[in-house]
Amino acid sequence: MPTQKTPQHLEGIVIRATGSWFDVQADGCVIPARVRGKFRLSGLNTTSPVVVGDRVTVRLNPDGTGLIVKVHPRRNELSRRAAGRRHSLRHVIAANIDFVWIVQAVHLPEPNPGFIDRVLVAAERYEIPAGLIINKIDLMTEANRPVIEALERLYAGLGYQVLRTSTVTGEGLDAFREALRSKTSVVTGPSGVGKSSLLNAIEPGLNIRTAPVSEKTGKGRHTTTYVALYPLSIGGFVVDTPGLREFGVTDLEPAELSHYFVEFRPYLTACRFPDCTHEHEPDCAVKAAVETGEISEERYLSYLNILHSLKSGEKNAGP
Ligand SMILES: Nc1nc2c(ncn2[C@@H]2O[C@H](COP(=O)(O)OP(=O)(O)OP(=O)(O)O)[C@@H](O)[C@H]2O)c(=O)[nH]1
Ligand SMILES: [Mg+2]
Ligand SMILES: [Zn+2]
Repeated sequence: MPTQKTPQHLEGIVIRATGSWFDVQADGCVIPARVRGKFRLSGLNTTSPVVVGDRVTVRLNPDGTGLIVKVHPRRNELSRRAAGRRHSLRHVIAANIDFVWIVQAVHLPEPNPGFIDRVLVAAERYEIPAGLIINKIDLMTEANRPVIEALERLYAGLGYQVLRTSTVTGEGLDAFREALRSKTSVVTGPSGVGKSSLLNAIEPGLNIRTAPVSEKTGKGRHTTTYVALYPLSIGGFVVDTPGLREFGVTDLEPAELSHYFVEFRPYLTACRFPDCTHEHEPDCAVKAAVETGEISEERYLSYLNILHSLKSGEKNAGP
């Protein structure tokens, strides 16, 4: 047989991203691939030019590895400001997604509403439907119940799907599995809230590594270290992600922000100034709605917090 001269190209989907290597699922096999240099240049304002969920074209090397030569246009992406010293860059967590689940724990670690609002903004800007999972519901006590119920009321009231789950008692797992059916969903949240445990609980055989929260700090140990997409036996895919210390909103004009707070939308055209930032301007319909309680104070404070971080361009941890 003559040796093949033109290298074989395959279309596939990135199912795992670990630094400079990507696993690409194509034609039923998984090809470990690197990225062609020119993408590294074109993706200068992001931490990685290729992310999990990307549709790519791979050129097969004779040794069975691949080279990603093309990244197809994304339908959407979930992105945040990169952490640490690279905070001027955009960190795209995953692309081409149908749903974002924000996981919080009842306790260990404590819920972080500011984190929830930041992820919701990142999802709303691409019109990706989102929901809230309150995991470790087995740890709910009379003492923390009011906080948890207030969270559920707030986000359910805004129209977001809210689920209670426990991988210990099994509560909510059927509803969670059902919610994942036939879609590509991303599971995000702080470290230790139980993201990987939830996926292990709803899909047999995944065996994703999990680890206890530190007793000393009450924080997770950043057990999951890479983003990976898993197929589900009921149909659909779920993306597990490493726990995030913070979720900084990025790549947004301050004037756009209010549109991504869904309950602000009906008021936006009623402010006296069309470019109202709803902060200090007179005759602001948003502020008026906060005063009458139609918009919750917590959400308004979250809005101001994100607005300031966008204006200052500073690295911003959740409150
Ligand atoms: N009590 C209780 N513990 C849980 C529950 N779900 C997970 N855990 C525990 O929480 C700890 C952290 O779980 P992980 O699944 O590793 O958390 P993670 O969100 O994936 O953390 P990172 O990978 O670090 O982001 C483990 O000890 C789990 O056993 C739950 O519903 N109830
Ligand atoms: Mg994990
Ligand atoms: Zn206003």
